[in-house]
Amino acid sequence: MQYDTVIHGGTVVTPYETFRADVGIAEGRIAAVAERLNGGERRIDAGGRLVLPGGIEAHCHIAQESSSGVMTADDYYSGSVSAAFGGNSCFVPFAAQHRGQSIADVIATYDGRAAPNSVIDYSYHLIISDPTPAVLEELPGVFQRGITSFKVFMTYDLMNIGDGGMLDILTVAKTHGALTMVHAENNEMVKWMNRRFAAAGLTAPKYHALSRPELAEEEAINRAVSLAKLVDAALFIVHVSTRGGAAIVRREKLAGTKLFAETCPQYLALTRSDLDRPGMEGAKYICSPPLRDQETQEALWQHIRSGTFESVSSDHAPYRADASGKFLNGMDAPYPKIANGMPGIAMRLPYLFSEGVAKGRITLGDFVKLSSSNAARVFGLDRKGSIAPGFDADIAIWNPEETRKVTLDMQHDNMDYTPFEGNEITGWPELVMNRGRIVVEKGTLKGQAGDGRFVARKPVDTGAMPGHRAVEFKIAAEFGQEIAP
Ligand code: DUC
Ligand code: ZN
Ligand code: ZN
Repeated sequence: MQYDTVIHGGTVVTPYETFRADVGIAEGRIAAVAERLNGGERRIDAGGRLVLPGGIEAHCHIAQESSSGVMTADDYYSGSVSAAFGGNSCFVPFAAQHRGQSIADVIATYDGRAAPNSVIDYSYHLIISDPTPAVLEELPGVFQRGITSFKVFMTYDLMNIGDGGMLDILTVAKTHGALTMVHAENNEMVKWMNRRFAAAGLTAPKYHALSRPELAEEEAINRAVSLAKLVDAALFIVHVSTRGGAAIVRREKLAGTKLFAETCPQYLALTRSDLDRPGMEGAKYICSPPLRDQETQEALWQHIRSGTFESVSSDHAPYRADASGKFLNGMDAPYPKIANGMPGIAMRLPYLFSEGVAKGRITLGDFVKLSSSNAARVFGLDRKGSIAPGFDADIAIWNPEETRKVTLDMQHDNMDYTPFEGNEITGWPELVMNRGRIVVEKGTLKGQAGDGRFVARKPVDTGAMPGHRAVEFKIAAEFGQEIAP
């Protein structure tokens, strides 16, 4: 067998095994994993290193306008470069519909943004903010194209589609095997809190965290799960930030509900006290759902360890701390008018490795699942997320011993700050490969704009999850009326 590349002498990690092996790569695919492989036009020495599936970043905002018109600082070039420096070989940003737009226009717009620019493979999750009958009719075509996940919001007036809108989308998604993702926060609770804070003149960034209560997330997760169960559709709860929210996910998984979830490094690394900084500095830490507290961090780590979450995603939402981003509405804008989100696509995996693996909270196998394999399975990237013959040669070689202090220039993004500045991190990716091409090697970018390809994804894999049958549909069927979706 002729290999283009052989990675030799490293320790290969899959979700279930850690073993010494060489990896042979031919035509962008993994051709062999064996104790010793000779040959290879290029041989990469991975002695003392870990050979992992490349990270799959399944939650990030790239070249995306928010509903209030703020453009992210990262486009598909800088976003993909930053992702690659952080150990990722594939990412799935959002293609966001704003009200009045057709889905065909949205996808065409994002194709124009991504195809010429991405240095790594990509797909999109479609955000739907306007589920009109015409839009619902477009969804099967999007699904056919390999965009098999749709995200909806339960908060933000310009995005919230209401419970009925959610049921419509869940039903279309169920029919086609698509996965509905949801931002779960109770809109009315948040707006009510905002009015109370505004009336009291409390508009500094630190009040943002208080204005979006834990109960707002918990209530919305419960409701989202109930809506999905009514029509027995698969659901993915994004950015779970609370103990109560994680406990609901846990409970429902035990019951067999077709449910998936993620949390994010910022909810493990930071707390609401990070918003309490002089002047407007706290605006850098405004994200939704907001940062919580140390007890929450500990609970989220327990849920990560015990399998409540499929993935830990960055929710990279890069808005610069200037008039192009956070402060589009003025340098002293009240917190509800400051863009929500923080950067972190390059830090997701080093942070998870350092705080998770290096500190003994999770195993290497857990790391592989949380960083890559589970996202591949849930989001239908069937040739990615493992190191085995036939899979894409999407590989990250990590040095588990290297310790570095985080700086902004290590992020390789378009941002003017990183919330992880100064963190001491042990374990860094040294080489990232996408379909056999080296994208990043020893701190140098080797990939080029446009190298990444759109990946058509498969339907969601709900595996052996039994799901839920609403008894009312069954009874209606007994009356001779088939109304189940
Ligand atoms: N939700 C996200 O997923 N990211 C940024 C802001 C938000 O509300
Ligand atoms: Zn969200
Ligand atoms: Zn997000």
